[in-house]
Amino acid sequence: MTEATITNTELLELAVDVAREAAALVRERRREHVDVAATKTSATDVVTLVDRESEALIRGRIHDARPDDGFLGEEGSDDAGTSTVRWIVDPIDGTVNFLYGLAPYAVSIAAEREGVVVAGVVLDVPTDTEYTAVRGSGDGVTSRRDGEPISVREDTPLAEWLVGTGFNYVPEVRALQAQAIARLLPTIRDIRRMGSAALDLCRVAEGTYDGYVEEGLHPWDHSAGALVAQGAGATVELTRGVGGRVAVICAPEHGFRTFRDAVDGAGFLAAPGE
Ligand code: LIP
Repeated sequence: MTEATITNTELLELAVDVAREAAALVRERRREHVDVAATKTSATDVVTLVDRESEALIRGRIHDARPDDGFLGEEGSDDAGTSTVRWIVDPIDGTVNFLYGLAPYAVSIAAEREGVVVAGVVLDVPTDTEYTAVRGSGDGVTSRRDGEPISVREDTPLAEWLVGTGFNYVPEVRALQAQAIARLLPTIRDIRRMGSAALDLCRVAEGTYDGYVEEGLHPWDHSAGALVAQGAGATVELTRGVGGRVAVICAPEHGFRTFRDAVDGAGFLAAPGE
């Protein structure tokens, strides 16, 4: 699969094949005892040996198929490559859930071409559900769940919205997020904190959430899921959160402005110019 000829669909096919293999490994290891291997940004930001094993498998398979591509992985892989393609990988998104044996958690693989994400797969490991998205020649994106087209929820008043969110591993940021969610809650139906940003974005795409907002995410958390959401009719914005980190806002195009104003009003976002 030479540089010039590989299509976005072929990149997606490679991503799906490799995600299935990594998911099988993660599923198998979950049946065994899982331990914390190390911590990262805080005592609760954990990594297991399985996160590293999954990343090593994904990196190896992709390198075998496409040795010149770049690779960015949550567990430390960061290789620029020499081709125009770069892979952005979260080997287990929802690591705390995985550690506790609690669904959901996912393998997330995105392919970026010249800085634009053109293909992505989010594989929900416990349910073996595959969310995929691919950017077409006309730049339109096609999103599917287990091969079937998906689309965002129809328009409803914000007060009836079910909103997904999450909290950072750093306590000070969590305190700010908790204050913001306390202000948002009276204006919406309810929140869900499921523990995997990649799957949260897919829930907006399939209409099981009306909206999603979270601060403190990295490219490996959101790249594939954001493309799935965009292909299903959602708008995804990356901006600066109240804690100074990257905040992701995702909602159907028809309700995005209203939702963005609500999360801004509740204090999720940094003040302009901050
Ligand atoms: C997780 C995200 C989740 C967030 C967690 C964590 P990880 O990623 O998917 O949305 O709330 O704090 O960042 O660390 O399991 O790959």
